[in-house]
Amino acid sequence: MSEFTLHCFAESGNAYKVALMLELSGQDWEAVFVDFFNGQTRRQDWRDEVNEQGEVPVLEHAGLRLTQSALILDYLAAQTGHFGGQDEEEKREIWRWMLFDNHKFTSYYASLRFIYCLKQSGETPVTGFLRDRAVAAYAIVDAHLADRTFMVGERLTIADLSLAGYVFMPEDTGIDLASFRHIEAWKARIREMPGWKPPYELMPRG
Ligand SMILES: N[C@@H](CCC(=O)N[C@@H](CS)C(=O)NCC(=O)O)C(=O)O
Repeated sequence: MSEFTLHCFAESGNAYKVALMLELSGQDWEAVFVDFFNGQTRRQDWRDEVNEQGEVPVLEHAGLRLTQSALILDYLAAQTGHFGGQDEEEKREIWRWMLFDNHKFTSYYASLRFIYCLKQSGETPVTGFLRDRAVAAYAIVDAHLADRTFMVGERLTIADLSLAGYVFMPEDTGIDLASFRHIEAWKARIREMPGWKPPYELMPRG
């Protein structure tokens, strides 16, 4: 049995944040496939036994069961000694970006991708709203990266891994991603990290 167990599925960018952290920091980990598209996270037994919040990722380690990708990344940075902040100021800055990611950068983009790409809704007022909000969040991160290699401290941290949850997903959300050239350059730097893999290679697919 591996040291870390991650409940996940390949289409989940929130789970990818944790899978990438485990992979890039060289941990001994295994994936447990969660059949999200057939309703597993909505079943009461799964919520009772795995996560009352009805979400992946869920990480099991040393008798603990952790949820919420930002909290898991923070835990893993402390456990592994990789990709954390080097002082209190960096730690605060990392949390500032992880919260922005959870509230804006990941959430609007992931919702758009889910409705528009995976559920194939076509264009609706909701997809228009989500796309505008995602583009606004991308513009903020792009501006921050204009004169930096990574989000905090000029090296890869869990702030980058959090923001990277959906940026390597292959689906076309109708956003001109190439126009965010600082994000594109940052993605290339992440791709060059030893051990990097895209989401659909790192996690199981149903
Ligand atoms: N803030 C959470 C978001 C997790 C999340 O939304 N996970 C999705 C899959 S990517 C999920 O399980 N959604 C189930 C649902 O909303 O019913 C995190 O960062 O872990």
